[in-house]
Amino acid sequence: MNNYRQTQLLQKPLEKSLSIAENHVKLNSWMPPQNGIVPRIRVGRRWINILWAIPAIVVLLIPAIAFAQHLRTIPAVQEFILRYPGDTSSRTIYSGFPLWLRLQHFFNLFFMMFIIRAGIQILADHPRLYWRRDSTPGSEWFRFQHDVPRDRIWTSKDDSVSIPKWLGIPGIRHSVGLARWWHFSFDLLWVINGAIFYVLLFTSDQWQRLVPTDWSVFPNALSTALQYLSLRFPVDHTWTNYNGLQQLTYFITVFIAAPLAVVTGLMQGPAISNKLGWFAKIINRQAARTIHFLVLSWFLFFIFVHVTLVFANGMRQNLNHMFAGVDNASWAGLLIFIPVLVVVVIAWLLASPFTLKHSRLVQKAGQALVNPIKIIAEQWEPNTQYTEKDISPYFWVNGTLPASDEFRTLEEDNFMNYRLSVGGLVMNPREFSYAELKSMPKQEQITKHFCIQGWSGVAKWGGVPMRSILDIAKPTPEARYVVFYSFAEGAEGGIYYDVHTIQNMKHALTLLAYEMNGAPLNVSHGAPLRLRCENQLGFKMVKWIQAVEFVHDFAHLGNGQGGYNEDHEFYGNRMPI
Ligand SMILES: Nc1nc2c(c(=O)[nH]1)N[C@H]1C(S)=C(S)[C@@H](COP(=O)(O)O)O[C@H]1N2
Ligand SMILES: [Mo]
Repeated sequence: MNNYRQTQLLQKPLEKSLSIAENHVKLNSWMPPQNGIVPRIRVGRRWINILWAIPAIVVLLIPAIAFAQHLRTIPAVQEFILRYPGDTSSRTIYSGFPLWLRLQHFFNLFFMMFIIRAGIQILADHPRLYWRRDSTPGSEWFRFQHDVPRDRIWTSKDDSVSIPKWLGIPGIRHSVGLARWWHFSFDLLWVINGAIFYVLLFTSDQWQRLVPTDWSVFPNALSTALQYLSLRFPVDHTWTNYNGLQQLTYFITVFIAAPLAVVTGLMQGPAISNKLGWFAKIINRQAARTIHFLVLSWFLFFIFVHVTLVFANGMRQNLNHMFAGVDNASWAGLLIFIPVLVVVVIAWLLASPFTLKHSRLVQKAGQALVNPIKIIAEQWEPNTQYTEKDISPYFWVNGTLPASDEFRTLEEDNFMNYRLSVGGLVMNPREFSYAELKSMPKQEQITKHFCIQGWSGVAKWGGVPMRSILDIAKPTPEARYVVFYSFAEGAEGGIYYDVHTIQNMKHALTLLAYEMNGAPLNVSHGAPLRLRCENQLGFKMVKWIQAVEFVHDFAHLGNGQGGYNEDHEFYGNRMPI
């Protein structure tokens, strides 16, 4: 087929204006550290420091213990405890703690360590949590960052905070790109481990530990709680069955919290959320993010209580169960537990330095693991549309404004002389003037923006569908990708760009927008032209577009990762989740 010509229309060799990033985090050109504050919860208009919980728990626990001890002197309560000692002993487990269970317990602990740490790191990129669909400053219920300053431009990147390297992975500020690879890769492994666990649970007698089979679990749980609180612990029969309280908390953890974590995690991604229609309007991204966090809080609470009781309630016996698979008081469990603990601690300590040093490797490994799922999600046509009254009162701004003289001149003339150049592997390379773009059939859409950092906002966008541009420019059969070049530079210099598949440009809601909320797009949101691509995260939507180029491959652009933030911040190139 040779009835097309390959053209190099772009007058300026834009690919030469791209910069090459390091393959590791270069701390002196990265965002400077910035501390947040101790987490706070909003009650009405007041922010309460969560550290108050510590004295509050101590002050409440002492009378609670005294009260529980008093209750146990009452004959009726004693009778109740005799009748419901705690055990759910109608179901006896004969297989103890088999090897598969012990291995899965270890993998679970190992994977969750990375998942939790990387999750906290992701949260630190937008250290605020909301229930409502938009992310209006002041409407959050939880935060570990100050008020949003009103006297200057405060981008969402400005809002990110540093956390300690032993806590987050990799700890440095605005490292959501790298943290996501840890979070998602280990999520995948954790889900596989969990699925195998479910299967083995129900094909053995082990499910009877976790699943209550009659109502007596509730009085038994109450009785156990009372016994623990009075500090006279119930008799332990963990080897053969769990007590009511154990059964309920394990059940909640395994069958409610874990699936909820997966679902609310997935629902934060634009392609999935936008696929779910009305359901995603009820459990909007911010609500999903909040619930995801509450599930984390449950896990942390569970881990704390679980570990405390394992050690306080017969350490050797319990370690023998879970690490040696025997029910006695030998040292076998501890002898296995100690090297396991050493492995966990070493992995814990290495995760952050390794990520900072081998960032490109972390990105590529994560991409290899997670991309298959992303590529599926990318095929879905985004279909959640909103109405005028859903438009967010506040829409965060992100990125670095264009600073060139060329752009300033265009801006001074209200972009009258702006021309969008469309070239590369197309049959009809050409430029579109600003007036011409506006005279083309206009599409309007009210959609939700999902920034990788965690905030979202609904806005109405007006502009030219990318399909119209494709129809006019006619990509050649060789063209596979579209590169969007910005007038603006990225955070570390070199112009901002991003690469999309042509397939993704054919979605009905892929738009070159020149209007926002019924008014001409302003410069902070990307004037004269910015991309809307509703099944992708925000950073894929280049603002201040100066040129569109069709290519066969993007390996030669920048670091070859398919975009500025892909090159410099180790983001993924396919980002519908
Ligand atoms: N040229 C350019 N485009 C960009 C960015 C940028 O830094 N430079 N930031 C991206 C990111 S991370 C997001 S979330 C959106 C933000 O769009 P908004 O400022 O209109 O909210 O723009 C995207 N487009
Ligand atoms: Mo973003």
